Parts: sequence; structure tokens; C-alpha cells
Amino acid sequence: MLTLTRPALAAPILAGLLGASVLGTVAARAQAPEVRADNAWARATPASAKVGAVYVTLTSPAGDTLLGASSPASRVAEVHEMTMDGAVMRMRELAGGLPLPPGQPVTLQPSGLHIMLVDLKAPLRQGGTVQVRLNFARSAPVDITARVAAIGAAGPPGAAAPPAMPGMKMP
Ligand SMILES: [Cu+2]
Repeated sequence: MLTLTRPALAAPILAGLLGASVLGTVAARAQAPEVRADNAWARATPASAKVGAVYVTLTSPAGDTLLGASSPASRVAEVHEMTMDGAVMRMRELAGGLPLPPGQPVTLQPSGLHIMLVDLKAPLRQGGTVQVRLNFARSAPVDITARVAAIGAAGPPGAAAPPAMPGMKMP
């Protein structure tokens, strides 16, 4: 009789264990960190340019790290930072990724952080869009559609234009 009872008992226990682990997975998914991406935009590029930059504001409620990016618009996409080296502005790839502190928006913008599109397949045209996938250490990848503003624009398309500064040449 015992040999019959054991499997009969084991089945509900197994089902219970499986149920618990499935529920655990669902709960883990519901709590999986997500990164919010707002205001994605890019600057149009001259016809001869081989690189372009994409900007976006990222907010990770739980904290995360932007590890890298990819785009169908270029061969490579890298997370870059502009820094002043004396009077010279340089940029470098953030090798360890870009930390996103919990709940604190991090804005990629001109003269600062940006996604650099290296080896553009075609120039970025004003009025168009460019797709970029952002990859994070913890969260699922986030696909953004960046709207392309004018060459040298200071902000996303539709944003207020910066005041003209007579005598100052903008790059
Ligand atoms: Cu760059």
C-alpha cells in the first residue's frame, strides 16, 4: 500500500513546488527593473559624416547601468562621454557603462553624454528618425526612436531654439 501512496502524495507536492516556482518567476518578471527612455533625439549629420550622436533621458527606478547600444543606422553604437581636457573637448567610450542611479533621470545631451553612432550607413536627415536599442545590465533592452533635429541643434525637434549669439560661431 505504501508504494501506491507515495506517488499519490508526491504528485501534489511536486505540483505545489512547480506552482510555487512558476509563481516566483512571474513575480520576478513583474518586479524586473525597467528603464524609462524619454525625449530621444539626434542631430542631423552632413552628407560626408561617418558618425552621429543620439540623445535621450533615461530613468531607472531600481537603478541600472547602460552597457551599450546598437542601431540599424550604423555599424557600431557606443556610449560616449565628452570631457574637457584643458581647452580641448574630447570624447571617450564609457568602458564600464553609464550608471543610472535609482529614480534619478540621466540626460544624454550635446557636450555631455551621448550614444555615438559610428560608421553611419546613411546621413541622419532632419525630420527623420533613427532607431536605437539600449542594453542594460539588469533591465530588458529598450528600443528608442530618436527624432532627428537640425545639424547642430541644441535640443530635440520642436524645443525652443537657443537665443542667437551675434559674433559667436556655433560649430
Ligand atoms: Cu562620441
